[in-house]
Amino acid sequence: MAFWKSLLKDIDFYLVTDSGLSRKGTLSDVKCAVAAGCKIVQYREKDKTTKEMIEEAILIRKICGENAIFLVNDRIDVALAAGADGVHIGQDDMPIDSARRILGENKIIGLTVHDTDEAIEAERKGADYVGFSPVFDTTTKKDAGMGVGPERIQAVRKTINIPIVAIGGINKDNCISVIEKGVDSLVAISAIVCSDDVRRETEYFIETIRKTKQKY
Ligand code: 3NM
Repeated sequence: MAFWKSLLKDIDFYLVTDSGLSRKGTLSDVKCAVAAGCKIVQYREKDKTTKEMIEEAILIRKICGENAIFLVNDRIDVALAAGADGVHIGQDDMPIDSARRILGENKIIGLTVHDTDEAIEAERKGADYVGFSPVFDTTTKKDAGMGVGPERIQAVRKTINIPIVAIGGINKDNCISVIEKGVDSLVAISAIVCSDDVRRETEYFIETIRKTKQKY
């Protein structure tokens, strides 16, 4: 069995890289987050060449090893070249059934969804998890649209059984309001990669997510 099958059921904090915002660089961020116990890493890179991306992705694969699931945003070619565990794709990227044909059954496909209809469709088409977005307003992704608020998560939770990862404008001050709505995991890009101490911040999120989950 692929090592990630059991890990995916037990994710809490989810790291998405951002080389444009990062203080210490993508590889340092991944190392610190995995050392803190982060079990899922998504390499999201918009500014590098394919060659540069593959080289970096191979290094991230090594850092993650079997301690963290390694996914690539959008780029199925880079994911395959680097031996990643799968991809995260958006509604306007390659359709999920085409991605599945290329990747096969043994890779993870995560899909961004914005409402319950998209979430139901994602599960029906074989997504392994959904990214629900954007929970709050964010400046990290310019075209993300307005935050819909954490309340919407509850309706999605009631309609699907696959893991839900929340993303968009999440930080230390608002993360509990997101976790208590029933997500499995959350992403906080700027709150992590803009910090001086990625390891400490990741530990904070992991601990807060675990404690809050225990209450609900
Ligand atoms: N995707 P931060 S929002 C990568 O809405 C990404 O699909 C989004 O960054 C979506 O945690 C986003 O700094 C950026 O707000 C999230």
